[in-house]
Amino acid sequence: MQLVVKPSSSRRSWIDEALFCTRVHQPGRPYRDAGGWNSVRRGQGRYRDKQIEGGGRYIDINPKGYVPALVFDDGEVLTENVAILAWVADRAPELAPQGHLGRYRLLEMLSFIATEIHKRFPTYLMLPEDVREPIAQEILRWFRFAAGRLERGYLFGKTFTVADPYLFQLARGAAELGFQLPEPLRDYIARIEEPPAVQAALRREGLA
Ligand SMILES: N[C@@H](CCC(=O)N[C@@H](CS)C(=O)NCC(=O)O)C(=O)O
Repeated sequence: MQLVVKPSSSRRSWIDEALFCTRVHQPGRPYRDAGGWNSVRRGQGRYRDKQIEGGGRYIDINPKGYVPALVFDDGEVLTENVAILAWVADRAPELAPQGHLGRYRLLEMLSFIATEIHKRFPTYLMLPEDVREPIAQEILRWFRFAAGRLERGYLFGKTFTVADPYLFQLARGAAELGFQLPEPLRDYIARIEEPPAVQAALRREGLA
């Protein structure tokens, strides 16, 4: 089975992979727009109703209706941030924590980000503003926990792993929504978004 791609080891490319919250991606091919998170955020529909650039409905690619989705040349589709980022890390071991528990530490961190932080946002955004505070406090609690891990630079110390762009992207979005993030997390966002390649990726996603 010929699955994929020649993975590039450059940080730019992996940051791109991890910013595909608005994209359907086929490894080795240009991104296809799934309608754009910004348009969804502006209330212009859900991904499940969107058409994909070049034709076809997003719902036919991912019946769950949300992004991301990774489409392989043989037609297989991989969904869920945890699974996709673990797939990326398996192909770029320099972007995964080391040690005999490294792979499981990564899954532990990705699951934490996905369930404790990421999935609280749809509920937060769905609620009327005057009743959002308790869930905002829960989100902040877990951002503070993540911030406590950044003493040496990244979630896994000095090593930048695929978990970092996932947290970066959520923390950056939270700051835009007005969340008062702890200082280490604000510094982390500034540091990760500084390189021109990350700026370019953010611009492509309509996020800068
Ligand atoms: N369980 C999924 C959730 C992904 C998710 O919530 N994606 C959001 C964007 S960040 C989405 O597609 N929202 C738009 C929609 O529901 O139409 C995962 O972890 O990958």
